[in-house]
Amino acid sequence: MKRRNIVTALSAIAVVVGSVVVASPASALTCSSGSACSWGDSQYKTAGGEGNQVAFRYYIPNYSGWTYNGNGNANDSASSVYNNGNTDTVYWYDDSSARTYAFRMATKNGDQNLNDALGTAPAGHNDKLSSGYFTSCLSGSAC
Ligand SMILES: [Ca+2]
Ligand SMILES: [Ca+2]
Repeated sequence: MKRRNIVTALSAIAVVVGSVVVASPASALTCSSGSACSWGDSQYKTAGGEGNQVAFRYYIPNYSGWTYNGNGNANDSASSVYNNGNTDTVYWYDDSSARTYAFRMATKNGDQNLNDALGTAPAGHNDKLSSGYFTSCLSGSAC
């Protein structure tokens, strides 16, 4: 192998390694594409499991009707959220039926700990969320 070919081969390897590094944070998420997810604990988990989540593709008007895969009621308990939707911003509310606006989150964004001021969501909404809507569902049409 000539020196030029070796350099090219190493460049290709570097590109592959680079893409794996970039992809790893998203691959840690169990929130399926097109959904918005919430968990009862920080770090996108509930009771130690990423799969213990509440997910919606349109909206949830009242989290009290949902559990984290059987690990606690989802109302007033979310401590991490992620919008894995493909087009719409998600709006979350501290009360049911889109009352008492909490914060919004663009697609492919999350906040791994609602109990601090870091991340995408503002502080003050840990263990308070009661409803969530993709933007297109707020108008009551095309959802
Ligand atoms: Ca919580
Ligand atoms: Ca609430």
